[in-house]
Amino acid sequence: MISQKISFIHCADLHLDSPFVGLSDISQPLGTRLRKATFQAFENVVSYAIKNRSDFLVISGDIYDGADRSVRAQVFLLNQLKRLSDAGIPSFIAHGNHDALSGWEMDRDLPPLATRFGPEVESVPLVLRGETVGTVHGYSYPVRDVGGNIAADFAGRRGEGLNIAVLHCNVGGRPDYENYAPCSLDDLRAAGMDYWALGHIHAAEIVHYDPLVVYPGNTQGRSIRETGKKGFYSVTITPASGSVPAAGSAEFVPCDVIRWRDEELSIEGMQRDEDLFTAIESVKERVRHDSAGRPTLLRVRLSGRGRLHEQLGRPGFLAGADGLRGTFNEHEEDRPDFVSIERISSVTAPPLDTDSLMSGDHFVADFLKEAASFRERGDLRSGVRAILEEDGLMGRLASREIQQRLDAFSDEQLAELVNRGAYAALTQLLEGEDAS
Ligand SMILES: [Mn+2]
Repeated sequence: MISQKISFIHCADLHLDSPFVGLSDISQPLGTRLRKATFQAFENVVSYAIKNRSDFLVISGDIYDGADRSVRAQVFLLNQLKRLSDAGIPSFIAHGNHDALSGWEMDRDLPPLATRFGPEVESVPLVLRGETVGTVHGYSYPVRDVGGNIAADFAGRRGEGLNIAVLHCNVGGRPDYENYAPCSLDDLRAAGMDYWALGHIHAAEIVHYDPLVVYPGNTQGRSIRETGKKGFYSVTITPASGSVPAAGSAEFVPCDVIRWRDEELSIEGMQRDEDLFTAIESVKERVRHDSAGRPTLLRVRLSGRGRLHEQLGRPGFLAGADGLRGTFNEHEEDRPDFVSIERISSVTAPPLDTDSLMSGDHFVADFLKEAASFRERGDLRSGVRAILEEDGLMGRLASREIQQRLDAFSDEQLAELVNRGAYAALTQLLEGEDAS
């Protein structure tokens, strides 16, 4: 039995041929690009494995988007597994709820080094370059709706060397995902595996470190609900040897070909349209930088109170064919790292008329009067300190740090902070009033 480092790739939730629902009014080149995105993302995974000479590759379910998988998606998967096999890299595949074994599938052979798990937990030897170095345990969903605790069936299966478990499941009852193959972290730990290669949750997460329990997330974001980097984990494990326990690490590697972002932009303090244009431009450039050469679909939500509120409500100003969105998007798709505004919406409110609010006979008026008198009496520094002392904040451990920060502010900075605090409190007080 060897004790040298073993490196492998763990990906999941490829959702090949995902239809990208909910997108309207997109250009044809962008549509074509999106249609290919889930395929190209997985191609990137395979290319990475070959280029970096990974020892093997694991896919933890939801390879296809639906039971009614396309011929194109099936042929593509076989071709990619063949690329791996030709490079001497074994692959291990488990199916999940989206691509359960009951779905339609062409009757074709997997490449020689590809293994697919069946509808019962199975343990197959991990053979690298002719030598057995461990065991890979896995399970494929026979049908979409698997309600039992499948993780429990992995217990007692540990063999010699490296032990990897492959399962599509919901660990710890995550509420945003359907509760398929529900299990707890304790169930996973009890099985004594060196690595749990999970699938189902579309956001990458290292759930636990010893042993490693990992959700890689999906390889390609498919809607505005799947924002940010998408990719896979490149894992390195040194199997246990004698009294030395196994040690591993997992590095996230992005492989997505188009990215989704959802950004909020407050119009507070903006005086002119010029300010809005500058702000949107800077959001776009920040997003472009983050995407590192990939194109991005960006949703912008304008929020806050401010002078530009009325302007944003002009018919066609934001979303119309000749509005802000269309204008910003013009020529954008000509460049490879385009940032296309997918939607721009506004939940802004008019600026506050503090004079009329203050003249009223209600709590908001009292608050404003109180805030005004606090500002007018001067010496904000000792005023703020008095409030903090009154609330018992200065007596705590953090008091010295608070004191130092307070001393470090200039009078102008302090005035600005007090104003912002009052404004934020006022916004909270008025929350919902504009909606009525
Ligand atoms: Mn999935």
